[in-house]
Amino acid sequence: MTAAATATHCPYCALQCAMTLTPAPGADPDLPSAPARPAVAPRAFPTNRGGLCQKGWTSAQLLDSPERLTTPLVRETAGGPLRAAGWDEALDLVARRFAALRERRGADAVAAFGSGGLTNEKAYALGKFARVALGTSQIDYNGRFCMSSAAAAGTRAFGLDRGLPFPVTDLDDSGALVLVGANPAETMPPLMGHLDPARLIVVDPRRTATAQVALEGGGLHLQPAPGTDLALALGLLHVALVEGCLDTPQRTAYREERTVGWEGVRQCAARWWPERTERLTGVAAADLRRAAAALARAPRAHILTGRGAEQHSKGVDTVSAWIDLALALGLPGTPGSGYGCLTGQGNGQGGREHGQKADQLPGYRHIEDPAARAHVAEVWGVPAASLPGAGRSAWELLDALGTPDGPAALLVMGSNPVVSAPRARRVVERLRSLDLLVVADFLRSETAELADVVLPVAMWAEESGTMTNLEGRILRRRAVQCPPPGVRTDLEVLHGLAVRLGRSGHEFPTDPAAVLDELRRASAGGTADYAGAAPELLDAERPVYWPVPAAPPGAGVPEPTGAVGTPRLFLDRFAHPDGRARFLPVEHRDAAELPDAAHPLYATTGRQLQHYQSGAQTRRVPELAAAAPGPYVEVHPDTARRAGLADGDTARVVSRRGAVLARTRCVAGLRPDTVFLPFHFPGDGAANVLTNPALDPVSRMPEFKLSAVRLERADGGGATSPEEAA
Ligand SMILES: Nc1nc2c(c(=O)[nH]1)N[C@H]1C(S)=C(S)[C@@H](COP(=O)(O)OP(=O)(O)OC[C@H]3O[C@@H](n4cnc5c(=O)[nH]c(N)nc54)[C@H](O)[C@@H]3O)O[C@H]1N2
Ligand SMILES: Nc1nc2c(c(=O)[nH]1)N[C@H]1C(S)=C(S)[C@@H](COP(=O)(O)OP(=O)(O)OC[C@H]3O[C@@H](n4cnc5c(=O)[nH]c(N)nc54)[C@H](O)[C@@H]3O)O[C@H]1N2
Ligand code: SF4
Ligand SMILES: [Mo]
Repeated sequence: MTAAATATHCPYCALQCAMTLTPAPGADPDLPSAPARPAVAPRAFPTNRGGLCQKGWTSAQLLDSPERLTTPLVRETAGGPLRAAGWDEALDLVARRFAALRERRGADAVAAFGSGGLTNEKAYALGKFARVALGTSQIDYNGRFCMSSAAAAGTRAFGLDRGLPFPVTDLDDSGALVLVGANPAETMPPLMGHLDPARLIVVDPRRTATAQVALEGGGLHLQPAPGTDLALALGLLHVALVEGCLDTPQRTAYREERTVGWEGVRQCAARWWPERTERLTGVAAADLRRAAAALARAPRAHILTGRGAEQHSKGVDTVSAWIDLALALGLPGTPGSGYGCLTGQGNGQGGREHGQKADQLPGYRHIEDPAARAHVAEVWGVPAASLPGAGRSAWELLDALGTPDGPAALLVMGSNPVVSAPRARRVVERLRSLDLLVVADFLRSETAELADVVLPVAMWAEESGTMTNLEGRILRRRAVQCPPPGVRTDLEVLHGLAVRLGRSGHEFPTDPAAVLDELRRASAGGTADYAGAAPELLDAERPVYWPVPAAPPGAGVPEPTGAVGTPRLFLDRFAHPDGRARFLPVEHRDAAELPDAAHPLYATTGRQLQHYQSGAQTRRVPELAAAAPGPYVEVHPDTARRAGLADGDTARVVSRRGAVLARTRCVAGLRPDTVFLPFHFPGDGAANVLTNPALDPVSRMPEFKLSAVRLERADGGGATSPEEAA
């Protein structure tokens, strides 16, 4: 068989850059063989336009990494080593222990934790596995840590949540584009090709690579204190209001015809005059006026939020404030303008639609809705009454593990919470207290290291399926080679366990095509309707955007070109029953913890270009590890000096929950009251040792982006004294 170039997409982030993979010479794509490394080449596609970032270019290097798992691992005794085991032994053991716990303690004694990195098929299968094979309500996923605040705010305003309700290419012609707490120059580099630097308004406490692009190109950088974006949005709205920008006939008509609730929001904004906004946020009143004018004068404009605005205990209200501003300007649902959230993980979008969320059934249906339960139960062939109700959110689930009321066993598929969950030491303690921790992964992640059973699974280039990118476009992931011997797919793992738990094999197919077929039926009629996402359309690389209802009977073959489904949402109506968007009055409130004498600085966290998430994958790619070798803390030079730290020194960063060691990186573009740590590193340098699991009351998102810390020298000398830092 000749090695053909296969069209697929990058395994990492939600931009899902298009690439081709060409099998290694001699590799037979249809026969299992030793792990092999195909060649990566970028592919023309509207989102990445032939670009890839460094992670994408190096993504194939893990496929034949010596660190890949190729045999199940089992730990016989607590504290003992993991030893190689056969598949039957490992799956029998897991199923036996799950069943015994269920017998003894009820179905909720077993929990599952999924991922926005899983294909639509796997996310769907995992949600079904939990509700049908385990019968548990205890399932949630890492997307809770990602876009849940924007999702909740979007649903509340528009009646529907899709990251970008328009194609990425719409951004090309934007006349003013506000990026609130997003750093795409590092987190989605090819996206930068769609953003005109002169029209950018970047809102970030740091002068990020993205802010730098804006400043050098004639755009703006607003540098608020962490946790003050809500007030900033109201401050911008205030300026637009008093300067009369909102009184144009077009905007007035938009508010009257397409929205409800403006008066309440107008009153909220009235209280945030520029000087008051400046006092709280630190953004100069003059900058506020410039930004408001640029935004209000642009004929077409966009407001996009990222994790910087969202990962707070008031993340939902913060996003609502920015949506209020967007609605006041008449942007959502207007061609060429809009509000959107930059979804993060490869399948961050699809992963939040098909039922691995604690309160959700496929098609973005609510698990407590009787009609939704009836529909999905029928597709699954089970009584609706047998489906459990809503379970705990991700942090609450992790926090409850091993407690008298919490689950005693956990299956993790596609996440590394030891590094990525907040208050990491507590998470480790909870995972250790479990009767049984099962991790499906292709690498020995820090979470796999704690497991009683590790199941080695196939990687992206070895399986097919679908992913939904940040625009809601459903894409084909294609297999280019077989998994190495000894490795199974996630779908095979779920099938193997379900059968051992007494379900019939055909309920849990291992063929992704069969799962997609079932997913389309289960999602039909739901908010995220995939019924019309026919394999032929996806195979032909047709642009398919959800909602994509089934074609009516007799509709014939769709036009041979053009988009299928809904590339642009809300053009005629919003998804609430009355078709109108909702303004939501929101108020600033403090973060769950604020700096004090003992912890005088804000610490915020985020990403750097070379590493992906917990770093489980990218820390194992030599080129990436060499470019970004370890934990660091960005500190303003004055702040560093006061702590007795010079550039390159090892700093101890201390919060109320713990301390980490990180190399000091002095950066003048940072606010002096704020430090920044990437969360990609484990152990002594794990930023999440510091973070606060205070949750947003609506989305249950933890406050990753704000904790109070102090800086010390690692050798104990020269600690910041509270007076100096004040
Ligand atoms: N290189 C890389 N790329 C990735 C990922 C990765 O791990 N590495 N992960 C993917 C995923 S899952 C996601 S969710 C996206 C995330 O993409 P982004 O949202 O762009 O990433 P972050 O670095 O988490 O946060 C963005 C910015 O928020 C700023 N920030 C911190 N606190 C605040 C605040 O209070 N207000 C404001 N306005 N800004 C604040 C930080 O300084 C940071 O520059 O990236 C995706 N792409
Ligand atoms: N402090 C701080 N913490 C954060 C954030 C932050 O900004 N600051 N951001 C949060 C965000 S936005 C996110 S999305 C989370 C993500 O954090 P995690 O959920 O930990 O995500 P990953 O590091 O991608 O972990 C994925 C794991 O699953 C494995 N894996 C990848 N694909 C598959 C698959 O298809 N099947 C299986 N079985 N395994 C697979 C990988 O090898 C890896 O070990 O981190 C959150 N944590
Ligand atoms: S931007 Fe995201 S999808 Fe594109 S190559 Fe980089 S990691 Fe992959
Ligand atoms: Mo994310």
